[in-house]
Amino acid sequence: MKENKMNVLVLGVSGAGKSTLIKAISGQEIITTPGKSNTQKIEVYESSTWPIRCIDTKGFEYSFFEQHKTISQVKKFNKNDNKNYGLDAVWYCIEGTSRRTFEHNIKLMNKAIKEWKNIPLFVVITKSYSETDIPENIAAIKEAFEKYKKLNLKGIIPVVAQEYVINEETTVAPTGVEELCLKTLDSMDEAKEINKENRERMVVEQKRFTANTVIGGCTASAVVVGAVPIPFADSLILMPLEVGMTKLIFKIYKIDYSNKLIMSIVESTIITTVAKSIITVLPIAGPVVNGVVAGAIVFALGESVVAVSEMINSGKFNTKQIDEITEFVGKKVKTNPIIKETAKYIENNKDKIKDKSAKEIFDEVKKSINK
Ligand SMILES: Nc1nc2c(ncn2[C@@H]2O[C@H](COP(=O)(O)OP(=O)(O)O)[C@@H](O)[C@H]2O)c(=O)[nH]1
Ligand SMILES: [Mg+2]
Repeated sequence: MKENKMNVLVLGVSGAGKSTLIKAISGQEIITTPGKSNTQKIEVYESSTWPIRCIDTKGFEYSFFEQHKTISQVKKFNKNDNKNYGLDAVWYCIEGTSRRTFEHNIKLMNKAIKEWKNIPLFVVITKSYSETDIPENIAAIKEAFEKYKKLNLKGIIPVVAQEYVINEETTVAPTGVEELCLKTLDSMDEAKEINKENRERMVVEQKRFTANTVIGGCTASAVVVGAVPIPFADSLILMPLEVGMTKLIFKIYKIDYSNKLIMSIVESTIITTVAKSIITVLPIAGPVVNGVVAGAIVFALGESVVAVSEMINSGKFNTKQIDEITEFVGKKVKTNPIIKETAKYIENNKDKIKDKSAKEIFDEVKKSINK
């Protein structure tokens, strides 16, 4: 523990999903790339949401030599401080889609952490896209751990760090990061001092971060999908994207939604009302402008669904109140600053727009809001 943050060593073979997991943690920022050579084996990230510092390792499975280098860099990093702190936990990442290799991987990991006996160990089943596989994966990992009773196994946690598109209709929502972080905190005595409100704030921040990542992806797709040379205000091209995004956000918030609720929300904000009002004030039209407007609408919808999800979770709405929720979302979308800013930007930059892509313009609009 250093500056009240837990040091978590993230292990796993290359491709297991270590970096993706770390990037999915809210508030994470790289704090150091110790050393500068290209033999660098670790990267350290610190979260401003969670009292957690993640040490990302690379090149694990290649050879004993590589493993040794990685571990010695981790040790050096840990000593590189006058308070002599050590590791507080290990997250061992193992791919949920590769049960055959569990035993072998756990053997590797056991070797790697023998220097840190007793350390709380969490097995993260990454890429846990298939819910039906989860119980079998957990059982297989437990079985493989029978041989390693000395290890301080504290939990086996299935995670989807980033949404995963199965097909046009189905996308698996991110899940498990909050549970992993909360359980990691609970493995330390010092963390017991973190009160309930603080824990709740961390979970809220984490969910918002996860949802914002999803919104970012959907918005980028909307900018592309929307930039088509057809009469925008009459098209329904954005609808599948909006339905998909709304469902994903509800899943992130573990909200039990009905399709009726989703359709009602999406229909209320779609093109017909919001976009028509923007487009009629626009001095020019065309595919590029359509793309930017599409991005703005999807972004505003995403933020509104996040707001409503937080209200549902705190008991201010329930999912049966379809009319109330729909009205709330509709108002939120229309009053989202991005809507006004989009119209203003296009009005003020008529000449520039010709030479730019929808994405470039949309990024500039977003920047002007953040100012
Ligand atoms: N969609 C999705 N892809 C993932 C997830 N975790 C890992 N991946 C993908 O798996 C590959 C390897 O992941 P990475 O984090 O680079 O693994 P690392 O080598 O352990 O750091 C990348 O293409 C990731 O995008 C996840 O939760 N969802
Ligand atoms: Mg990596």
